[in-house]
Amino acid sequence: MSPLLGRAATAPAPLIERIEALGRAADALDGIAPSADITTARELLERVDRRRALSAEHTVIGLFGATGSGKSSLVNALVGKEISNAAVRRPTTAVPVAAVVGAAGSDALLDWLQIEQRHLLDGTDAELATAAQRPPAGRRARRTHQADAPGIVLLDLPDLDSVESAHRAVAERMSGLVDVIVWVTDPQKYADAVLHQEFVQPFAGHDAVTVLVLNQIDRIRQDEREPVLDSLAGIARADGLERAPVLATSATTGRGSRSCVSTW
Ligand SMILES: Nc1nc2c(ncn2[C@@H]2O[C@H](COP(=O)(O)OP(=O)(O)OP(=O)(O)O)[C@@H](O)[C@H]2O)c(=O)[nH]1
Ligand SMILES: [Mg+2]
Repeated sequence: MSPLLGRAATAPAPLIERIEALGRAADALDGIAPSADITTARELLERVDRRRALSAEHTVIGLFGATGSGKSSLVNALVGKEISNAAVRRPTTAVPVAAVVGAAGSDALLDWLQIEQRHLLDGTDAELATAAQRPPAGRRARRTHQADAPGIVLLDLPDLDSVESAHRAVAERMSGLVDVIVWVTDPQKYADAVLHQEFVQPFAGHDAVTVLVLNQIDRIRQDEREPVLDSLAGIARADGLERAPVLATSATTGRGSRSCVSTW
């Protein structure tokens, strides 16, 4: 079976094989398949090449969703300090805000992502990024070790359903660039058909790199939490995300998971 048909096989082929197969397919079908499809495939391959050349050590995780779902609040809760403004006002976040763990090598990646607001979370690694700051000799070994550790770029993004078209454009562009998509929703909007059609369904099959989060779970009665979460999971399965995790969180209380939802 062709590596391109990996989803139908028991175990998908490694990514590198699928990338190479796509390149071969684009070359072989050039002049035969519709030129728009060949262009799309080649643009994707170019993006993949560029991304792989830019810090494979960092995983870029983007929080996407409707305004007010709590993306900024969740980022703040995850990093343990307020790096992004969260507010009742709609919409709040206008440009992406990055929390970076492991600064070494992240600059070029963040430049490529066009992210200006950067918060380096690890003081030692943050210093590594500044050539002018020379580390004391005794700290070199520790720095080298930390520089080798996997890095994370956590992105708080503008709203997808924005009245501001610029917000939506940024979120849509980023959805094609991040490594992991976290779709943040809330008890009021989790079943919004337009959001599912326009944003979740296009990522059908991307189970391995998608997480659905039902935030603001504290706003609903305890006995309703499990059914609402099940309902979101059902919609996600219908969207074509058969195995993507579906989690509940409360950015306000700091709680979150699937298993403890009924005991909060
Ligand atoms: N009760 C409760 N309120 C929350 C929770 N998460 C966020 N909020 C509140 O919801 C409002 C919107 O939160 P934000 O974090 O600004 O939402 P956002 O998704 O970043 O919104 P945009 O930047 O406009 O896209 C704020 O008033 C938050 O305090 C939560 O888990 N529980
Ligand atoms: Mg926000």
